[in-house]
Amino acid sequence: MATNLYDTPSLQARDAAHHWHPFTDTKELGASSRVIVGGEGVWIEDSDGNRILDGMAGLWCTQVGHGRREIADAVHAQMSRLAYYNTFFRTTHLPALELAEKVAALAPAHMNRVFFTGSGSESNDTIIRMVRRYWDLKGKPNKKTIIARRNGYHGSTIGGTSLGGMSAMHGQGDLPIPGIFHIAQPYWFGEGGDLSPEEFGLRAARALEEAIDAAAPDSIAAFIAEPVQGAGGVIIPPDTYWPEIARICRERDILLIVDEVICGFGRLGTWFGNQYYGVEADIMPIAKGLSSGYLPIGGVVVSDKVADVVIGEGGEFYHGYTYSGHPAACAAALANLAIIEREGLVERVKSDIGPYLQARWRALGEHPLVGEARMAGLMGALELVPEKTGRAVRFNAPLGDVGALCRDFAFRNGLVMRGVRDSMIISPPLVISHAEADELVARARQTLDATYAELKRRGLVVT
Ligand code: PXG
Repeated sequence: MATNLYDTPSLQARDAAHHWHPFTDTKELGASSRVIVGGEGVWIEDSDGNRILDGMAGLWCTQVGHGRREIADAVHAQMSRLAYYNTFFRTTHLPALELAEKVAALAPAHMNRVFFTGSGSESNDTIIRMVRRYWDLKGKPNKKTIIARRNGYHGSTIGGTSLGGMSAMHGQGDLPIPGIFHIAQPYWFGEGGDLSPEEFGLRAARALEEAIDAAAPDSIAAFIAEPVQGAGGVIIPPDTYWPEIARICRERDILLIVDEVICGFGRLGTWFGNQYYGVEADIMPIAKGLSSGYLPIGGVVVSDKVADVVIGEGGEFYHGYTYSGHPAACAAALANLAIIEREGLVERVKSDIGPYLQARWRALGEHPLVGEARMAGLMGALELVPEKTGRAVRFNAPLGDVGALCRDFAFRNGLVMRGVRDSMIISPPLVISHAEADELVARARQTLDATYAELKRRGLVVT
């Protein structure tokens, strides 16, 4: 990779002067940002020449890895021909129509419509409007409330934050908006008590049924959830959870929205996460892996059941974004999907690299600091605990301090591994090789050792 051509302190100072970072205490960050200057495969490179294994695929999105020339070339070719035109006012263009066709072909058979957006958040805001419109057209205008889950993540716009169940986010700006409320998440390690995972999965799903039955009759429009919660800490529901959720939505006649922004496009070894759990969604927001993050694009994939009403009977839907179906972003997505198909990445996660990394990741569960090591597809978490006696033991320190300490050690060890509360999570590019997976696990283990030594020094672990 490149030699060190950068004056890092100067770049950091310039960044600190004007850049307001997302999800960051920007004042506390000051002039200490790590400056990323390049990416190749599963590796990123910073301005000091360090190569870091990108265990998070950017932000859960670079399925095909960094630096794929083919995508850059496709974008260049599209921009040279038509860099921008809209898809409003009875017009379309080749990349938008081709991508809609492609996504519909990849989606489950009953889903054949795609509404394009610029991000996952815009997709979820779109869904709120679509769901309300659907029930109005069905002659049930009272059916407007959407049930979501605590500690779910659906974006950062007003609608996305409201659907999400992050209390810290709700606390900034009087959210959620009316018409959205949250039920328990299927987080067995943290909240399962004495129940078996299977019993707890059923209990968590039945919270939905209880909430519907406790609400005013015919007032619940939809339920939204991620197949596996990502930002909430890679929370993999017990196997009993999703079939029960699907039954309840069917029986109570509410729409099932499965948020595929992270789980879509191969992350779980299936094209979409709902297929991993064998459930049928009515609506799926997508983003991230659709373009591997090379350009911003998202969408809402809609079932025939919903499209037949909202498109078929509703006339014009007064909704759209300047960048809905942006030609260059669609071209990036098409090139990305072509790579995923040609390299068989979805199948690879299911039967090759998925099982390979899962076995090695789960072995980290034997480390004295790890209470549980779990992984589905290529999404994994390590629950850090002060002692291995029970699941819900906490460190004698503010929640999240140990996770942040471990994350900092990971970075120093050349591994991007995220801290969520006091758990560590990974979600590497789907192209990661066996040797790189070994390297990831070796670095994670060194990181756990370093964290453990430091916690011992501080008297925060039982030895
Ligand atoms: N749904 C899900 C399931 C997501 O994970 C969004 C919607 C919103 O997508 P956009 O493109 O608007 O960001 C997301 C995004 C984190 C983190 O810290 C996760 C996301 C975004 C930012 C940070 O894990 N996921």
